[in-house]
Amino acid sequence: MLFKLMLVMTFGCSVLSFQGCPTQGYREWVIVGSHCAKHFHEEHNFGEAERICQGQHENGHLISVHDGKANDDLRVLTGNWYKRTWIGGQKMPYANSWMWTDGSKWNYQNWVPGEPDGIGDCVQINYHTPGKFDDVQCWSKRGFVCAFPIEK
Ligand SMILES: [Ca+2]
Repeated sequence: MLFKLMLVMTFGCSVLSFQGCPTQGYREWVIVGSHCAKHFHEEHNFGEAERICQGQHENGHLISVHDGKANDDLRVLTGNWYKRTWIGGQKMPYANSWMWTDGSKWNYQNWVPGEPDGIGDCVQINYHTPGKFDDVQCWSKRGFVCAFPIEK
């Protein structure tokens, strides 16, 4: 269990733990859904954030979210608060539908009620409600979460 680093984080009165990423060299990363993930606090626009994520790992991208459990974990990872943060959702060009920058299927979404309101083509979380999605202008500067698939 060399790489099973348990990170215990306390937010208010709730205590949640993340399992460490099993990939060697990524000890600061934790498991979120089927990914190893890391929250970067430095603020960048969406394109810069995606490029930074691609530089972290050969399969690195802004994180994609595929179920409610992963969305809950992502909310906790980003502080369980209103800290607006990029995830990998982006509007498809010339279409009113959404895609993930890692190329995975858009099979889950958790919009703030009333969103997406069409203001911007990139997806942030923690706007208005912790963990929920909002569309916003891609040039906005935000912290972000990078991820890569857990290697089998
Ligand atoms: Ca919006």
